[in-house]
Amino acid sequence: MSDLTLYHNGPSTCSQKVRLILELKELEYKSKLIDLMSGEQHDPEYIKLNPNHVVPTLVVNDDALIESSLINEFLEDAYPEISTRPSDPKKLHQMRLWVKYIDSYHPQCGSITYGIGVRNILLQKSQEEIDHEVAKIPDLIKRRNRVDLLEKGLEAPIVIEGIQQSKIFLDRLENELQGHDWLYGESFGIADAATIPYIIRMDQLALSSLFNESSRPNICSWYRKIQKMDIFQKAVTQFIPQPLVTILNKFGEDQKDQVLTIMEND
Ligand SMILES: N[C@@H](CCC(=O)N[C@@H](CS)C(=O)NCC(=O)O)C(=O)O
Repeated sequence: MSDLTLYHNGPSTCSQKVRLILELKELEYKSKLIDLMSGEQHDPEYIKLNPNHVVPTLVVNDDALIESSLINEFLEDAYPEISTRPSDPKKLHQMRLWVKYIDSYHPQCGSITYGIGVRNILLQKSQEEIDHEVAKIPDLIKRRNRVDLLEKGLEAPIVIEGIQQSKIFLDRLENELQGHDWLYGESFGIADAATIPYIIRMDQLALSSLFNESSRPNICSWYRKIQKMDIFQKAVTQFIPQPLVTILNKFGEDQKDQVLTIMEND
């Protein structure tokens, strides 16, 4: 068995994806937490492992693996004993197409997380500190978007786009789950792990009315089922600080009407 070390962050969606699959496969790993709020993702030692300045990174013996969806595919290839993806080639293609879509949705969720919640936490820092942190983001577009959403919040075009794309994401997910307990398989797998962190995030941002029994019943029952699994406690709950959830929820509640209005007016 290889030596596995996960560099990750508690609430980070992409870290949750990998932790869920590690737990499902009952794989032991060393945990190295990276504090994104204090900018540890830009630490010179860390960016030797992950040149994109993001989490997660899985170090397997001496090799650093990046990109959460690819890490999960690696885990399935390297440790197939507990299966997390379909074996039928057509179903596998469908699953990968869905995960590819989710990877493209990921930055949109980032925009709503920052626009609704994290922005209000960061704005407690001095402008100098904020500028210093933002300047370290290596991707130019991401850096510009970060500046814009910090300045304008829900009025930033990138946040509005994120809210609108989140509605599309929810509608697509509700449709994918129609008549199925899990995404592209007989049990919880890579596609479910890739998707559930965005539902958890919307829940944290006080947007759970978007997937209750009457609004989107398929997502509602899928989410409830996952919350009852042991891996949910091990890979999600135990890593998410309650004070952060409380504060995200408060910022979410304060802006909920505006968010729902933007969603309805696309
Ligand atoms: N495509 C990457 C995205 C990773 C990513 O965006 N990670 C976020 C947390 S979910 C991060 O580290 N953000 C730090 C930052 O933007 O400064 C993956 O799937 O691993």
